[in-house]
Amino acid sequence: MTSYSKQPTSYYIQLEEQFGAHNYHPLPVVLEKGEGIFLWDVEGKRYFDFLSAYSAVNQGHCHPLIIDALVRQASSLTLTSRAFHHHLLGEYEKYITGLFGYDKVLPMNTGVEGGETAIKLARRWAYQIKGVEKNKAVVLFAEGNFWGRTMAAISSSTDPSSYEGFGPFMPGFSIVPYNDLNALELAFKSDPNIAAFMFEPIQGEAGVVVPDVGYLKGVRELCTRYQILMIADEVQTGLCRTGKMLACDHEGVKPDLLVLGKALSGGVLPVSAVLANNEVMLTIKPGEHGSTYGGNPLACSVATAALKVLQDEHLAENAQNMGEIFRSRMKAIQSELITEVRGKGLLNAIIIKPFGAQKTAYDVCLALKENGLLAKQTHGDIIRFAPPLVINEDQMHEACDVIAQTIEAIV
Ligand code: IF1
Repeated sequence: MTSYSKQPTSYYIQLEEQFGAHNYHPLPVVLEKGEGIFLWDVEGKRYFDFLSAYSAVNQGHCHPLIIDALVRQASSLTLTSRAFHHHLLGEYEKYITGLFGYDKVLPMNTGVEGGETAIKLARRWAYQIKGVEKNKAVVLFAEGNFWGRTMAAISSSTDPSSYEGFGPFMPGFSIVPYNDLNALELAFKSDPNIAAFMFEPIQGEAGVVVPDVGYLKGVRELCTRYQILMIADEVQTGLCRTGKMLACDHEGVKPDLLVLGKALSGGVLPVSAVLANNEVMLTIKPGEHGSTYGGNPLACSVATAALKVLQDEHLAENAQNMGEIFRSRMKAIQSELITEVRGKGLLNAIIIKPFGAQKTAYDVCLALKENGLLAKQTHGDIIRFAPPLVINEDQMHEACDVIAQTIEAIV
């Protein structure tokens, strides 16, 4: 029997209020334990986790095989830096490049470092291979994109809450509408200096924006035709979340650069990766890019276990099947509060229209929390629902009962 903290929720929240930066506004819940699809707070209350740390916990909290890999490796060798070789890096690199079908991988830590790495590779490729004039390379991003919080990431953002007050911004970035192949081709035609188009196959933070069928295939064809690198940011959509190993697999499309993160470690520690073929990857020479922790033994051990769990437990197939149940259950909810249900696999969202005295999606999330389910709103009126991909049919129906009862009870 797990013993829970002796202090109440308010005690922990007050500590963060006083001693922590105020760069988040979390739901008023303090979590202490996670297992599979469930979380427990400091008072022992159990919740369905319907956020999965923004798709970093696809394999479920504290998956035993991933934890075992972590503990075993942690007790023998955790970090060497890349000044020296270690015995796990080559095996991991062979495994992950074979799994996704690329010549090479550049291992990093966070998703945003993966994005930064991809942009550096694209610029190098533009100068060394495409022949773009020095310091003239342009990278295109989609309206509504989100790939992190670094200066480069916010320089490409169209969301003022991401970039306002942090200028000046990174040059050489331009924006095109998302899910608009005509606009993309016009942009490609208009500028010979474009190195790459970096985008999410489904926009996560924007509110689970699923593009039209054919968009991914269209991007692939245009990038090939105009000699522009297609960079798929699959940090959130990748690793079985949308019902395939990669969201690009829904249209059989292979990006030139693939960015992975989050569930690459099963939520155990930051592990990210950029995969590409030699023509792109070898434009960066020794000493020109890296990171203290990139490719460390612990990350290699954990990521290998995390990838094997995704495949051995058929989590893409489960995400596909459970996602269909989820969306049909959401569409069956009798409430005019819900104006739209959208998503793919187990990356879904409902759009809530303001109700009562201007109550919003946040208030729905508070009510869901009271009823034992954790989810988070984005952009005011959207609630993203993304449980760990190990959820089974009974658990999915039980969670949907909670969501339906909560929303139908809201006046
Ligand atoms: C936070 C959002 C999601 C991402 C995509 C790269 C990154 C992310 C598609 C960077 C990160 C995280 C950041 C996290 C919350 C979460 C998030 F709400 F912020 F926007 F998922 F939608 N590409 N997304 O979604 O990866 O550097 O964070 O490892 O900032 O609190 P990271």
